[in-house]
Amino acid sequence: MASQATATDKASKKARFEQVFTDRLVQELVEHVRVDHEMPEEATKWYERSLLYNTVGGKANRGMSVVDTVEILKGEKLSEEEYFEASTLGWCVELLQADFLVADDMMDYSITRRDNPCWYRVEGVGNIAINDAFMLEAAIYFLLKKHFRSRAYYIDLVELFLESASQTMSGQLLDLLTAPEDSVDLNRFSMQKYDRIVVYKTAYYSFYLPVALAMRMSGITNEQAYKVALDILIEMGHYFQIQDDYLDCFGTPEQIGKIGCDIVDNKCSWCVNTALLHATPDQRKILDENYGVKDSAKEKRVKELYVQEPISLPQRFEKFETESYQKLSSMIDQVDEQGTGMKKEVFHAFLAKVYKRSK
Ligand code: DMA
Ligand code: MG
Ligand code: MG
Ligand code: MG
Repeated sequence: MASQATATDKASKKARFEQVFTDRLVQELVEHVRVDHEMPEEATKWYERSLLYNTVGGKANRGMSVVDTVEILKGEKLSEEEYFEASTLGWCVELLQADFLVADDMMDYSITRRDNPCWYRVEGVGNIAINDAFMLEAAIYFLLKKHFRSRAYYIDLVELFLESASQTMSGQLLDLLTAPEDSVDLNRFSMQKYDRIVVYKTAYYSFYLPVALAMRMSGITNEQAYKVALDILIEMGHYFQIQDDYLDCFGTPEQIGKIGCDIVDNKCSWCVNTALLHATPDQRKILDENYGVKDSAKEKRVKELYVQEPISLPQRFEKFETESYQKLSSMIDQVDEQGTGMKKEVFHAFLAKVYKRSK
């Protein structure tokens, strides 16, 4: 019964968070383009549909972490107004995520996302999705201005978004350049390259950004506290992207809401890098012959190899998860809260959301 209650709590928490977007922020954004940009109904309808299709329907972990962090830092329940403001920042993170996912799915030739066709694959959308991605990003700065313009920390929020977005773009560039479509050369991959790709493409915007926004909103000004948060959250983001890579290969589409394509896309993923470190010469040959081609029989062959000894990805992944959890927990335990306004609980709560996730 206890776990049932928790599931209901979680669902209603998410429903409350979603309502902020669907009942208020979407209207504000649509009104903005209708009035300030003189957009006709055809365009406002399109924009509204893109906002709802691409921003709602995911786990919303990143966005809700802003709210959770503000609440943990305050130490008590938020007022209605505080809740709205924290959620608005949370939705700005979700808009950034939506922007990157729309583009990422085009660049990765993905088929589904959150159990639905990727936006660019929706009837009548196609390359308009490129502009829709830009509009999702622009929405962030409209909402920040509308709701935070008068705050002393407004510029800190704007800079956090600009910098995280820019770091993510660099990460995405590396991700794409390391995975050329026309030339497969596994010698180009390495764990060192991998680590840099994932820190830039995922960790900054998914982990540091939500917490740093909440810290700014909570009035934390101690720069050392941001440095400590950055170290822990980058490590957590690294762990999170390894989970994403593992699930791309070993999760089912029903579970993860998307069809994995890292093997056929020639991606420099944790799976292939780990396999390269442990493959026998015979296995390496099979990898060279089957990796990175748009051929499902070859993809299957790679997946078979991944579970064979001594590659044994499932066992290695399980070990990695346990070790990551221990490492992160001990980093968190070492945080000195004294005089900074920061609380360890912020990190423990974020880690609990992602540890052993299956989607
Ligand atoms: C995700 O990389 C990074 C960004 C910035 C979207 P990915 O292509 O592995 O993500 P997904 O598996 O969700 O397509
Ligand atoms: Mg992708
Ligand atoms: Mg990608
Ligand atoms: Mg992925």
